Amino acid sequence: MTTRRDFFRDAGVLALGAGLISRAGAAALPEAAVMKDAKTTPPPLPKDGRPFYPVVTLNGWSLPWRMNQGVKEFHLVAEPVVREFAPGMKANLWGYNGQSPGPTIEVVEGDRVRIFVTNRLPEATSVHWHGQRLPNGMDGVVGLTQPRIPVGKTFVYEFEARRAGTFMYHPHSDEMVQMAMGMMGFWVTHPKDPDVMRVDRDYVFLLNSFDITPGSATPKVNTMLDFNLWGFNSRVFPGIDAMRVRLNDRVRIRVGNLTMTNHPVHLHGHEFTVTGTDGGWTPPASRWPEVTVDIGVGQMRAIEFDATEPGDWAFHCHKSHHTMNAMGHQVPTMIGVDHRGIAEKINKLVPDYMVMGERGMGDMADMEMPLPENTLPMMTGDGPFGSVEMGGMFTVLQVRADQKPGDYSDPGWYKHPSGTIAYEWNGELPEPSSQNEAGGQSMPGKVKPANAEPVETKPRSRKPSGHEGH
Ligand SMILES: [Cu+2]
Repeated sequence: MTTRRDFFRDAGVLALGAGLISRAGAAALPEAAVMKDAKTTPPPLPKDGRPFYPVVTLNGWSLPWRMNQGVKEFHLVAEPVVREFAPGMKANLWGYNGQSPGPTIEVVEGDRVRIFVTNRLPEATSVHWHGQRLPNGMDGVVGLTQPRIPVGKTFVYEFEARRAGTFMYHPHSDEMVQMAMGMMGFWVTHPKDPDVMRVDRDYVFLLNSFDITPGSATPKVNTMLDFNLWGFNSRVFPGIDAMRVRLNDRVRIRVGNLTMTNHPVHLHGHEFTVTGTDGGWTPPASRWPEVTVDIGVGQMRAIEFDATEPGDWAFHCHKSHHTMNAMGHQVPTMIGVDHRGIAEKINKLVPDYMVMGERGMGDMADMEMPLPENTLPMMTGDGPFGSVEMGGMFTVLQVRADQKPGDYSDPGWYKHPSGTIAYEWNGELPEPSSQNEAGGQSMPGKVKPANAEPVETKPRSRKPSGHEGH
């Protein structure tokens, strides 16, 4: 059994960040805490209610609650917010309690939960608690299970958190617009026994997509597929925090997808198994090793692994367009095009004109090109060996052996043991040799194993002899 003291010792969570400020609410309502920045803010251990090990919301935070006669009360405020996607770019979004996505709500299986939702948006809204078992009238579908929450009004949702697992919340009212503007959040219901499915580090975040024209700050809400900004918790690389773990930590990463397309999320250096979906923990017999998991629209996947390999490991969506920042849809492919001379001619007409990408686009990451206001470079991020040439849905899993228990502060870049970094070959390069003649059948008829006897077309009868098997 976990005592309260063990619990404090083991959890290694940091104190509430300085970014958290409280907004004095009406006397009868719990205060609606507001977060003013996009830092990763691990919550403190629960001060009341049932004990649990809090999750760490990547570039996010968890909503404080109050206990009121055995009921866990939260106060969400739906409102316009300004979200910083990365230093140098901010967007006008809609969210909850000062940020988008909204704060993570953490409760324990069996908790009675009451959520006050105040609507400070310019239009009506509601909240749907994606994946929860609850009374039908608490499901948040306007018109079907409840009236809309009018502008300026507060509604109350109340239900028991019946099933442990991972959930999301989002409006079910003018959904296309409100979700395109960033209204969504994470919900974790912890198991009643804190040691069930216990891990050392438990990260959560949502996937996001926005269409924000370079030079502007408000998403185009009618875009269905052609988004230009792809994020983890509405941050884009290099603005996304690293996920830091200690060597041999058991790590869980829960990723929810409320975008308009699937995202194959890929981890370097480790294999993982999918231990949970929005529907609950997966049965152990159903798990198999993966290094990439496709997360469909409206789905959550919890992956788990032992962080046994020290280093700075990339963790990203494997759709390569989703690891780029805004710019590129109308840029023509220029690979192999010799445009010497053309740029000079155009420059006479259009000062500062640049032709890009004749050798691929990697060079662009190093280029200091003029960008519109409030616009990030398409691919960027300074690593220890130069530009990382990434944007969007990309971050780093930092696995370190030398951090003290509970210390998840910035360890700096990984220091590679000598002789373990890819290096330049300085010797002779042999002439290329042709492996095959052109044409021919694509599959060989028969392949002779090395040292095999000649292949015969007819079966050969062979008498057993005393030499067999030697
Ligand atoms: Cu993606």
